[in-house]
Amino acid sequence: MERIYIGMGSNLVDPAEQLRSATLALAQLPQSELVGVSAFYQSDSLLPGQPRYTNAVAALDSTLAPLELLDALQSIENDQGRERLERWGPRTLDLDILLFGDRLIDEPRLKVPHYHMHERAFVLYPLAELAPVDLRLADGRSLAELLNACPFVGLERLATN
Ligand code: PH2
Ligand code: MG
Ligand code: MG
Repeated sequence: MERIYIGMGSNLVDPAEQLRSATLALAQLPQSELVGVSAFYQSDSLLPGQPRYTNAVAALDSTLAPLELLDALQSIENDQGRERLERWGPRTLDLDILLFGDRLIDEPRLKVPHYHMHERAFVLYPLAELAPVDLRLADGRSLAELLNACPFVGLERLATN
């Protein structure tokens, strides 16, 4: 079993409901156990002119291989109406593998740790609800250091999931 953290995001068609449905789908993945889900957070899109995002992080224990998990996450995205029209376009559901145990993965389809996670408050703050404080990325930086460098700005933590 490896502990995997998955970033969830949506900015189309009832985002909170998209994240709730995604959570149910994650709980049904084979060879896997859903360990926890953070609170939901709202923030402006990094790209101007798009609806606001709702984001959360899920923790999963799994014996799936990384690319098997990626395939499973992409089929959940597709089941929830994800259309891949443009890179970084608005989306009903985005499921990103943030961390996969302590693995460094550099494959054409999958880079782990997730490329931009260290600078995104909407990833780091929900992750911090689930991960141990001394969690370290493969490059040695701790979650605590990353949080210190990434202010809680523009994030709104929702009272209910
Ligand atoms: N995802 C993007 C682009 N911009 N902005 C927020 N607030 N949340 C996201 O998840 C997000 C984004 C592309 O993956
Ligand atoms: Mg993605
Ligand atoms: Mg993303």
